[in-house]
Amino acid sequence: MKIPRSHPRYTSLMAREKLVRAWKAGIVVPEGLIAHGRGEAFDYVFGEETSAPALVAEKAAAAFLVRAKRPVISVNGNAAALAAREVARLAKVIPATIEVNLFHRSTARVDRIVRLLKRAGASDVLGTRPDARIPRLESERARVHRVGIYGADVVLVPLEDGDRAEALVRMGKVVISIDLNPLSRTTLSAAVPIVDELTRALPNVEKFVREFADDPREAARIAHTFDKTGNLRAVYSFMNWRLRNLTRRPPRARTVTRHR
Ligand code: PTJ
Repeated sequence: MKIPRSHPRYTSLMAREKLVRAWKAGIVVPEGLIAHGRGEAFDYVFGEETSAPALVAEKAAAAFLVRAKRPVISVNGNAAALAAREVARLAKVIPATIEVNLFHRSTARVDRIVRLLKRAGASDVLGTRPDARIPRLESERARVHRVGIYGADVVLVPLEDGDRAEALVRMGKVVISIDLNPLSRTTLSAAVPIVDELTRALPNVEKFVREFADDPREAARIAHTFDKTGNLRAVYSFMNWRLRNLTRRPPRARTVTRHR
């Protein structure tokens, strides 16, 4: 379907269109479309903008990623459909390994996602030949590469399911999540939970990674001082403030007058 650029919800409709196309192409699973809807609902509450606490978490994420010895970016169907190019760019600047890791795993879908990421500029993508298992995790997500997620010290997990995030934390890894749900088990278990939309969060993290390239001492300071509990509290206060403001001044529908 062609979405007119003038539509007030253009960005949101385009994201949905991308996901539906990716579902038809066998990149995204139907469950991924449901997960996106849940994310969109939270994003409405956040005003579809990066909040100040999310930006703080994005800076902390960049600090952990540049200081990591073996950083890995884990990619699933939704992340590949929405942000293949952003993932490839971030992996290049860190530099980090990319590994495709799916909840609803099939070899054909892993292959398709690897190809998509390579077309988007990623040079080396793991995922096709997992040779290790994440301990105490029953799902297909447990299947990982020894030189990838299994051996990583810092793992970035966009749109994760809570089980694996917790299992990675149990393995002693620094888990950085990107999840619009501020109450999910992923958000609660990650060392650096980024409560922001994926396509906004990744370029922000990339920008901070570039800044830290000239200032490793600042990266160390940020990594040492990041306060996860304080940051999540700030996220909840921001939501509270947004909702209170909405009760005082209910929003009006945004209209595009020139098309009336
Ligand atoms: O491709 P697969 O097989 O690995 O499956 C991917 C999904 C997303 C289906 C799988 O990981 C899953 O079931 O995830 P959950 O448990 O539904 O969690 C996804 C989380 O991502 C939810 O908390 C959503 O709020 C959040 N989310 C959805 N879209 C976005 C998002 N967060 C940030 N940016 C988004 N665009």
